[in-house]
Amino acid sequence: MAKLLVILFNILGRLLQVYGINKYNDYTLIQITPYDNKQLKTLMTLTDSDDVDIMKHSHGLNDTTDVLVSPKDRSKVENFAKLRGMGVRCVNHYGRYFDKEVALIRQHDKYQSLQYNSYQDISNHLKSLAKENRRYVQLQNLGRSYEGRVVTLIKISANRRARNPIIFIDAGAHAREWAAPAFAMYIIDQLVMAAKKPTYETEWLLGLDWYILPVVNPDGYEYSRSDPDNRMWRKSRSKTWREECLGADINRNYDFMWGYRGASFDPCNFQTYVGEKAFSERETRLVRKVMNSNSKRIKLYISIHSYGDYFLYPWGFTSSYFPDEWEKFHRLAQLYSMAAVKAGGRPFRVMSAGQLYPAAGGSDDYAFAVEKIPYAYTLEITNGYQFNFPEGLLHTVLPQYYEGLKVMAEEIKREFPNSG
Ligand code: 0X9
Ligand code: ZN
Repeated sequence: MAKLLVILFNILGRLLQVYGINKYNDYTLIQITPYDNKQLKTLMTLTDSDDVDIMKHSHGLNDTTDVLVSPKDRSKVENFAKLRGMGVRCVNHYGRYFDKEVALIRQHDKYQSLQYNSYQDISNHLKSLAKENRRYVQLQNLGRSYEGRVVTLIKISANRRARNPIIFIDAGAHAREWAAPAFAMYIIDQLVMAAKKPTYETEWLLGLDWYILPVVNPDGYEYSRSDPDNRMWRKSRSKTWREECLGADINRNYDFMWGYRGASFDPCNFQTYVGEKAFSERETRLVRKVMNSNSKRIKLYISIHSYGDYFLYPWGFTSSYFPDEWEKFHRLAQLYSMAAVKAGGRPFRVMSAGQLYPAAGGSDDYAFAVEKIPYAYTLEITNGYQFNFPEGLLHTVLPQYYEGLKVMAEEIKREFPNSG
């Protein structure tokens, strides 16, 4: 009998998929706008739960807090905002945005820049880049993810022996933030091209080494691509002490002020479970490995996430104070933003991560505080489509973001001339 029920359940699940109805079809995106500081403060008391997913916080007045809610929680959240006079905009049947996109990306049969590629296609592409460009490109197999996928670091250097300052970029710590690995791969493709054929324009690359880890959390990434029902997955896929709940938030798992704020100790929390202890997650340890082994030479670390067009610097664990160097951090990120604007993009909102919302255990704070990397950031790319940024728009925004990175890199080169 139980077997029959499972079979029936599976058939029903497949039918719903075929007809484009996933579990998020009944969910609502509620975009809440705070109009005054009291409302902004109250909004901060809204907390994540299984069915209330705060996808983005407000950074200030008139900046939306985006909350994805199940049907049972909808009126609770809507009333919370309306009763306090905040702006409320609802997008019904939110899941309808996933079906087409998930089906589309699963049809890709080979790697292409400016596309949401699978982990496998990304891995194959990295291998062929290394094979075809031995002088400039080196791969380092850092180890395996929880489910056994190889986590690869690519090193791009026009002159490896020069021991140049390193720019270390990672992406894909959060599974559903697909735009992040797409940007990391775009950077890789551009840099390899520039190394192969240096021109007057790309010459600056010669004084830097680039270490890029495009998919920090491949298990989560693949899970979020596997089915529209899993599209909103964020964490890793490791076992926890609650048998029915998997995964920890990679960006709450670093050993600096671990669990202090903005994180959950409940393994069933869908978003921000801290993990059993700091660095409990293999994937987090692999990022640490890159920082540990190169900490003297890494001068700039950027962790790419999405979304909201924010450029964030330490501290993330608190909003109460800033590092002494914050003005330098702010200035460099502003240069990035200005270059992106010059290339036709939108400005980034530059601030400390804690000003957006305090959350401890992030890679940016760890890189700066523990590994002593002089510039450490979280970059939240894309705006307007939450985590479902249309693949067809990547070709517009990624080149704009890349322009920002070039300007930042030139500054790093200037500040740290051959300091390795
Ligand atoms: O919450 C996060 O981990 C990041 N935002 S996201 O929407 N991509 O999940 C922001 C992290 C900022 N840094 C720290 N809080 N340390
Ligand atoms: Zn993220």
